[in-house]
Amino acid sequence: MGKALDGVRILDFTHVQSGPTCTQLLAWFGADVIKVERAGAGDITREQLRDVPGADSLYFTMLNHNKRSVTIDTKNPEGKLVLEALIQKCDVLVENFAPGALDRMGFTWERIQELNPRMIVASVKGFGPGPYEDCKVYENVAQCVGGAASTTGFDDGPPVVTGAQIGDSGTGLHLALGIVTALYQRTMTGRGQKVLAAMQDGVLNLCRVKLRDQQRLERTGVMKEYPQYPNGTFGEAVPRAGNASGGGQPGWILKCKGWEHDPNAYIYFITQAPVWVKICNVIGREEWATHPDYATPDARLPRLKEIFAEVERWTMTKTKFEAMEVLNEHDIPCGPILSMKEIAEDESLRKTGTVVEVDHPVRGKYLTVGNPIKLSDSPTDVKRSPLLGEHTDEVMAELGYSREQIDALRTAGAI
Ligand code: CAO
Repeated sequence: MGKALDGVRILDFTHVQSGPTCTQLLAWFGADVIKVERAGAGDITREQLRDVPGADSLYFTMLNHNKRSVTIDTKNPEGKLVLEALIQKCDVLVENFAPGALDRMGFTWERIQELNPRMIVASVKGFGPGPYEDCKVYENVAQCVGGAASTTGFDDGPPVVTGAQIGDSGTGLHLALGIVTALYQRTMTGRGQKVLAAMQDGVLNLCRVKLRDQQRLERTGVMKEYPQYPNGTFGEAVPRAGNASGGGQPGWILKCKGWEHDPNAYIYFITQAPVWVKICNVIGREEWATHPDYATPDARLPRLKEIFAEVERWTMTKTKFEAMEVLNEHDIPCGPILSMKEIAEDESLRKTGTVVEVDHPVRGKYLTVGNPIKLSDSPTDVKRSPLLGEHTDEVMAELGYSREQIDALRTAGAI
């Protein structure tokens, strides 16, 4: 069976996390992704957080599946010529260098257009145009400047960053959508275009509900589903909401049996209005179903702490999985707090290809996260990441270089 992006060639100039997550997705959809790295060094993550001496790190392998690796010194004049040949052959150039690095290499938008007017040039940068456009940015900086950190954590504590890599992998996802959209527009215009995904913008897009709340707060001075209501105070900006549910369905994380020694013996519980009567029955507070202080969502808002404490008295008598089973029988939305160990061992995630075991010639078998987006006519087959420069000769031959020319370029340090 063919793949959705068969025939699309990506010149992958990405490194670290944000760019590589984008090109890995495109590779999983069938694009030929040619990763350009510096000879002798490669993507810096190959050696970061190494757990097997001499082997590419999990950081690298888990972000660079299904790609080919070529080494080119793009600051060497002969290396530049190889890169030019690749630009002429590819459809998309993806990069996430520090601002200006591509220009300093001599590959401005104008130069790339001269070489290939159909080329789409897609970039991740920390910030869009403005006062910070020249700044380098990493994941947690993006979370801080995109509004996530100020709204994450508990009211009485400092801002907190989340383990979900919304700045890097989140922006990579945004960029991938920009690229396939530009490819689609090119089928009509015949022209390439620039695609920019700024990490600050990507994080803010994912924090959209908090900008919603900022405006609600300014209008009403209070947000009744936040834990600060009714006894705490609200300031001028959206406060940290602990584990409160982001939407109109109040929720909280509750202890389950074993919480004293298992840090993940908890469940997320949502007091969804349509199943309120069932909730009352399950926790043994049948009278709350009709009592005017509890029967309606509005009546419950000032009493959420008391209500969750009562539900917790029930969840503490069950393991998180037992509680999930009972609550699901009654259609009550909830979810156990799964540890990474539990996720790694989850059989159903293995069956769907969301968690995949991959074999690597140097490090051996390891687990990775497969393609989270499933296309019925374009299944993903996760292949190991390339060794540094593994495909240099193959790609050079495809570009028309002879064996002698390849050897000479290698001797000159250009590849
Ligand atoms: N041959 C020769 N030179 C190469 C090369 C190659 N194949 N590949 C890269 N280089 C050079 C670049 O041209 C650049 O040189 P100059 O500084 O002389 O222009 C240099 O390597 C370093 O590139 P960089 O500045 O991008 O790398 P860095 O480690 O200093 O910064 C990062 C890393 C991530 C902070 C920066 O790239 C950045 O801000 N990127 C945009 C935002 C982003 O993607 N951040 C998320 C990263 S994932 O957490």
